[in-house]
Amino acid sequence: MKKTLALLGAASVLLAMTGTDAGAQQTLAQVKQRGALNCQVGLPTPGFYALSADGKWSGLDVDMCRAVAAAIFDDPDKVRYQSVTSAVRFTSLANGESDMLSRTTTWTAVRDTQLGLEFVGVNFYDGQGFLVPKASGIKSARELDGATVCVLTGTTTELNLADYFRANNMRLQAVTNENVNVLVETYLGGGCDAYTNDKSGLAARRSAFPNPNDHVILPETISKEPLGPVVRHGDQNWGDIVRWVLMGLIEAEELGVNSKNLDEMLKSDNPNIKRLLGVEGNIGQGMGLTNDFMVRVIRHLGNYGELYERHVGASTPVGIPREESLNALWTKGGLMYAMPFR
Ligand SMILES: N[C@@H](CCC(=O)N[C@@H](CS)C(=O)NCC(=O)O)C(=O)O
Repeated sequence: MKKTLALLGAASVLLAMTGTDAGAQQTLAQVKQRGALNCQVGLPTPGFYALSADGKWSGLDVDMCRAVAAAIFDDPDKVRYQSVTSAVRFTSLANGESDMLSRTTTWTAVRDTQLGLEFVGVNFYDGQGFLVPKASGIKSARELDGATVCVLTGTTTELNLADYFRANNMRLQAVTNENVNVLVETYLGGGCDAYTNDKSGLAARRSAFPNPNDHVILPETISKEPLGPVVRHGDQNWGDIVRWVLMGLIEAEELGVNSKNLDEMLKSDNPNIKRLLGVEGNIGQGMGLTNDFMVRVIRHLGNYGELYERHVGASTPVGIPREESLNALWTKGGLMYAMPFR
């Protein structure tokens, strides 16, 4: 009797475990059944997650959502966007309101290990800086002693700011808000001497100011902000999909495959190109996709370099030069490096 009970107990534990596992592994199935990817972005931000007057999202981070949708559905428009403030983004993802988050989010140890979340890679290497009115004459962050600084709550930015002022023995008066629009209005109205955020975020906001040239980004970079997509912890296959779509975008650029030469490249003899495009190998099917998933992504969206130049590159209003930056390919002195597609 005792033995039977023990066996029953063991079986129910096993059942409970496989039950949990099966539940956790189902994101791809749920997305397919729903017919759309739920993707979380932030409050509209030029270049990264911009919202047009006719309600269309676009940007470097939006294209990560679109790329994953293209890989699954062969249709980058099959995305439902959720736009929430930085302060609630992680609970919102953990709650299951979105399948992934793609919104200038910094990969840190605490976020990766304590929030039930998983960072899958980096799509933009950044660092925190300061924006000041040109008329202030301020040339260096070290001149901000005693300044009021506008800072977004729920971000890595807050702690970096406090650390920087403390390390340099400077007095800080922080003006905080969780809504970036409120903060920017405050800054533009003269309510704070400087606005701090990731430098990409400063360039993005400034591009939408009435007179962008009246504001300067100070030279100091006070932190490391590796930004990338995030998924919930526990569904490894789903994390793999988002990670390898990102890797595929970078790999395509490394191999010179883009949206314009794709058909030609499909006939290439280069084994690396054959594997990336699924002409050879089984990488897509191994994740529950089709082997040509990167063909879909590149046909609709292009490679990483194309996305960068389209949304945030030197010729866009956001205007962040890629050359000699951390976001250049590793072969050109940057950090963009795809793990081998094999
Ligand atoms: N990378 C930081 C900051 C993220 C952030 O503040 N992003 C900027 C744009 S680059 C922003 O203002 N986003 C608007 C929002 O999230 O509501 C973090 O992960 O905490």
